[in-house]
Amino acid sequence: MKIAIVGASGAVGQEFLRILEERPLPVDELLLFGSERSAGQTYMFRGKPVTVKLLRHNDDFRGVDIALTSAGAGTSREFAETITRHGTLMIDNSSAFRMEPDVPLVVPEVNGRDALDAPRRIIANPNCTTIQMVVALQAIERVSHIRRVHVATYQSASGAGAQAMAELERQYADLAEGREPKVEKFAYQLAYNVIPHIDVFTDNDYTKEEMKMYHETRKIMHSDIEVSATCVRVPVMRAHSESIWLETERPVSPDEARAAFEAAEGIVVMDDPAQKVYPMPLFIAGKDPVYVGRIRRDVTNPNGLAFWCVSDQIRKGAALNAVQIAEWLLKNR
Ligand code: 2RA
Repeated sequence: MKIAIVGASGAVGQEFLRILEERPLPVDELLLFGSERSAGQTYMFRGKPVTVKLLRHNDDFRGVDIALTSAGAGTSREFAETITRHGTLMIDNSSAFRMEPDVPLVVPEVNGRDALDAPRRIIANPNCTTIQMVVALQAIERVSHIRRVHVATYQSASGAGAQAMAELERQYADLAEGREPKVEKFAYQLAYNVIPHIDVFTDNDYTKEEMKMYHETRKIMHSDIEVSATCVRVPVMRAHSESIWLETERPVSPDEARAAFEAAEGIVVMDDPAQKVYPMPLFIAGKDPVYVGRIRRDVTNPNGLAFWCVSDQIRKGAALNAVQIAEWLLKNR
């Protein structure tokens, strides 16, 4: 297969490279594309250097089977036609097409089959916060329909990109050395802080990030589920955590929930609080699964369940999910 990565120098682009090295997807040729800033840079893939080409409106995508794109919504919108016009399948990590009715929004463990119907040759990768949550929710949905979810997220710097990760690191170094920390990628200094503000605020006083969790979850799960989210940036480098409360149609006991999580593809249960066993972003960074723990009955609601969920934002929350969509298609087409 001929695969292209668009946005090759970004945090997700770099993870695509690592994941394609590790996974069974048969890559015969790899092309890398980027902006003026990254064009000309060289990265190693399977022992050979590959140089980043400037993304342009030309015929560079002729013969490319799959383009994995992660260069922001503006670039995806601008280049979708150039990328797909010779039949290339675009698996897009940006928010550009997620809610368009003729673009499937896919998490393979939940709605892989939706990937089969992509009339525009575009498949959207959901937002990172949604991906890890729906993998967990789908396990419970198989036991009893979920009516509503309240979720508070603890989102790492990686969600804002490679430069944001560098900014967090620099802020700690600047503070340690008595310098004023630079704030560019976040609304405020993130070091020693948490910021309840990701993406822009919308008319209903939720942020766009929070409303993505509402709309994307309903589309992926084909459900009338209600989702109220509070999305918070925390000074963690690269795994997102979520505190999730849900209400099911019939009561689901913690044991039943634990069994459902254990049986589900893509989930690892880490839940032995007495032994201090629960997932934490520091130890989950770089790993593939969605981890759940702290599974308990919601004391305020007989049909309620609470749990804690952690997953690497750049892997399952972005690059890995996109590659898994391609793998799912290869296996099931
Ligand atoms: C974030 N949701 O964490 C974004 C990344 N897609 O900022």
